[in-house]
Amino acid sequence: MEEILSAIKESAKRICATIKDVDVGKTGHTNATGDTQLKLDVLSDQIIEECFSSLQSVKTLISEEKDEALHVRDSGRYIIGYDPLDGSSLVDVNLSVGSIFGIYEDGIGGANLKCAAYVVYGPRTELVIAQENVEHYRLGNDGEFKLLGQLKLGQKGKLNAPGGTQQHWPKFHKELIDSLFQNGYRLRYSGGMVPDLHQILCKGGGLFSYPSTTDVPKGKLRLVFEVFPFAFIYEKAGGQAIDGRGRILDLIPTHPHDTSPCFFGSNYEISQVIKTYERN
Ligand code: P6P
Repeated sequence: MEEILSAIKESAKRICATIKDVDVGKTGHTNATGDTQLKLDVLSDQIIEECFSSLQSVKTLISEEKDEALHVRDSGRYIIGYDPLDGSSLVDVNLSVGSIFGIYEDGIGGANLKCAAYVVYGPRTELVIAQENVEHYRLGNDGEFKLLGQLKLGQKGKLNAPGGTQQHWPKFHKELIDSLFQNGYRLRYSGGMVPDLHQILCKGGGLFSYPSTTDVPKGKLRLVFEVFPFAFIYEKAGGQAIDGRGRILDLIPTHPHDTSPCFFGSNYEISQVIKTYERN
């Protein structure tokens, strides 16, 4: 596992430098889930592939930006699911973006996750790694990631990050989101799940939601590269992650690019989601 965490740090430094230099530019292609692929998406994917494909412990690489899994070596132990540059379209308006990693063993179900990590490329480059605890690092000018401490979610927070197109929300979902605002929650939503979920983790709690909508019934966010890693991280931080009905990490995808509705948050907010969804 150590060589994988080192490769995550190395790829983060290289992607951080690339974001600052390369224009966002479209490639004229779309990825397996229909997102327009930007040059930065492809470059970030290439960097991660270069950093990981030489590792003895890596068996397979599964990228949001590749239609098919990339077999690395039979003797490898881990399957790495990753989103190389989530929210890449936010780069050209200078908002924070991120890389997301799930390290799986013997399969790509939620229960197969052994470690999850993400990198936030913003005013600072920061790294969060979850194994038994959730550790928070910051990249220094010396090129080293320094440990800042552990991230933990409180029982109840103050931030509300409601994703999805509101006109396509179910009525009961809108009532749930509005009830949080009527109880004083602050809207914190940038359109980038990495900074949005990082903010809730760092500020001690709240709710991030990307529900099933009439236009995208299975949700937009991808299980293997986005939803499972953050579900793992939020649970290790003392919170929960559900799809509206059940625990996200109990899910098993039928395809590497499967998506799911998702709710990540502190225990109180998740209890409100469960109460709302079990009635509807
Ligand atoms: P919407 C970025 O494209 C992304 O995959 C996530 O980072 C983010 O949470 C979501 O999509 C934003 O989607 O529909 O709110 O623009």
